[in-house]
Amino acid sequence: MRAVVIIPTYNEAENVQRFLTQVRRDAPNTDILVVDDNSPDGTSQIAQKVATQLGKITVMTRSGKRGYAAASREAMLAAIADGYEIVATMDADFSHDPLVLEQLIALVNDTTALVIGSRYVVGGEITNWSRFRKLLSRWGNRYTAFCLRLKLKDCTSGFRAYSAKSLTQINVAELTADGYAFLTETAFVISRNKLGAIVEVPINYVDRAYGDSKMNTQIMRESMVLVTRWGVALRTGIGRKHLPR
Ligand SMILES: Nc1nc2c(ncn2[C@@H]2O[C@H](COP(=O)(O)OP(=O)(O)OP(=O)(O)O)[C@@H](O)[C@H]2O)c(=O)[nH]1
Ligand SMILES: [Mg+2]
Repeated sequence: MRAVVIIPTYNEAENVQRFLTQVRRDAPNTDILVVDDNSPDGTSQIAQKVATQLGKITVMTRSGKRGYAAASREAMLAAIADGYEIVATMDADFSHDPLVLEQLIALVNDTTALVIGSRYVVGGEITNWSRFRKLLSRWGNRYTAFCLRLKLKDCTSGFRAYSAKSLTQINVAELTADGYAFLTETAFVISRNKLGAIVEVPINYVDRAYGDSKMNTQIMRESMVLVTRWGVALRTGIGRKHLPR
């Protein structure tokens, strides 16, 4: 099946060349779609140079920083329009191991809509995160799964492979989250509409060594607010109009 991996980037100049080179080497059968929000540090230009050298890499440069979710949505729609059957996503900062990418892709099929590289299933690991960040992420994920009745351990991992069919069915263009809550939102809509199995595969998530994190309190707040709002709507019907399909 034709597969592409979407790599959202913002100010990843220190990582992007090495990262794309490694993905090309470790996942030779997967095309690459970089979606950059016109990073001031020149990430787009570096990615474009690597694309010319290596081939099978497309670089989408958007105007200005408009967020992880919007960048992912735009790239997903482009990938679907291009006829890819599997659409994977991963970060550009080496937190996600390129060697695992084609393992995730291989598990997508007619009945499996989404494969998640998971930090919290047996065998999953996190390397180099502070105790505080681990606790925050772990309990954030427990809260999310509880609110949304998801049987998932890691709803917020960005290392994933989707069937293009499921992305078409959930109508990505209409999803509303801005930050990493987008990841919860896609899993929630796939699960709620029973569009196929969601499978978690253990990964070792390694904290970035280069470049700055774009995680901030606003993104965390958005996640908490949306998950709580959706959970309340699921149980009581209050605010039902805010529920994604
Ligand atoms: N296009 C685009 N990409 C983004 C944006 N924000 C983050 N990214 C990319 O999305 C991926 C994940 O972002 P990170 O900053 O690594 O978020 P994180 O992994 O939660 O934070 P760290 O643990 O510090 O790495 C990286 O490849 C970023 O460059 C954005 O606004 N637009
Ligand atoms: Mg990261």
